[in-house]
Amino acid sequence: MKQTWRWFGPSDAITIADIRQTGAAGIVSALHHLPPGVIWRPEEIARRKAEIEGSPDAPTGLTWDVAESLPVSEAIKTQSAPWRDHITAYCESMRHLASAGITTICYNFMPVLDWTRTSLRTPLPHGGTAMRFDLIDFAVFDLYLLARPAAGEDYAEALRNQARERHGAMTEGEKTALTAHIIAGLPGAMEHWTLEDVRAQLEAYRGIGSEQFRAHLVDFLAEVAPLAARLGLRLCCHPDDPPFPLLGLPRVMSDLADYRTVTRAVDLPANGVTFCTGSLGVRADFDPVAFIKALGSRIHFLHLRNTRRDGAVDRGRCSFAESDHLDGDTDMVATIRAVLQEEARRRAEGRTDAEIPMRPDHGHDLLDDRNRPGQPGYPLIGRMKGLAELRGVMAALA
Ligand code: DNO
Repeated sequence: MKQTWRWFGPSDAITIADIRQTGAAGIVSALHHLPPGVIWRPEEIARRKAEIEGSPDAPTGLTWDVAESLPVSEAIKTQSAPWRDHITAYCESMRHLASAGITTICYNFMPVLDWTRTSLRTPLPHGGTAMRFDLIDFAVFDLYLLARPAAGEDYAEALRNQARERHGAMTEGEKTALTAHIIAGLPGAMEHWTLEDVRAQLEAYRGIGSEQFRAHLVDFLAEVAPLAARLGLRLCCHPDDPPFPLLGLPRVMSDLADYRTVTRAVDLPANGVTFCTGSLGVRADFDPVAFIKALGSRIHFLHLRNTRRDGAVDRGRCSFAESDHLDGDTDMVATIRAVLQEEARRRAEGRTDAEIPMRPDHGHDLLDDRNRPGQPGYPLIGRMKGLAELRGVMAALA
């Protein structure tokens, strides 16, 4: 595995010099200032590449390996104007990334909201903090703050009662914070909404069920994956996070069956998977080793992270907290063993992509992380601890 680190560009409080000290060898980044649907110009890509890699006289030793994300616009997801132009722009951006030597492109196909949490800094017993998704808090948001008309039908009576009680006990400040955590966009999310925007976006999805939404994803891939193959690029779709429907919207990349369907529908190696154990692992039926056995050859990028389910379960949805990388519901040692086997298989086949880029995904806020202005989920020390633990497992198994 190639050990990489997500860097949000020059505005990131963590610098390239800091990242060198973590022992990471590669960088995952994006042109975060550009909205979905616009072309990533060669000059802008070159500038980001130089910020990451340095100059020939003064190389940093790091390489820009993965573009995360080259975002898919809401217009493409809903197939509403100007989605055709956005696909043309996506193809142009892919050409420019390939010319700059970037090989891997991560994206997601989640409607409206990218990854979703209800609390960004829940205290842990040892004094650090973790991110959390609480289903009751989410129901409070849906039923009372967004006040989505059909929300009542989406939760069982017991959960609605819990949400009513919790809402009644919340201060205005807590309600504002909950709304901000859910819709203002977590790090890396390319869209930032207000409550009014979310309501308008929900309208745009009226009548789009799971089957149609999946067809939109396949239509998108039918346009971009053959070009990616010609350019030597690997596309990899990030799973839904959390991996179950929210706000009555369709979700189509939540488990192995979803990935099988979509990788078969456009059956090219360039149409691949971002294997995010933190997202997929929220489902009780997730089996990382079985997933890697089934679709290992299509995994182009790894997000290694762990979560632990807790609390109420309602129609397949649950609460969960982000746990230590080696703790939680996913067996990380078994996962890494299976990835190493997949890499050995690729080497034996002579594949040039035998070394799969991985990044320690998210981390707890620990020690000085709490004094450094930072992006929720992306602290320096918490992620470095995760990377160090994962690296130890890799070394032991190798
Ligand atoms: C969260 C990230 C996601 C991811 C996108 C990929 O931490 O994993 O924001 O970058 O969903 O498009």
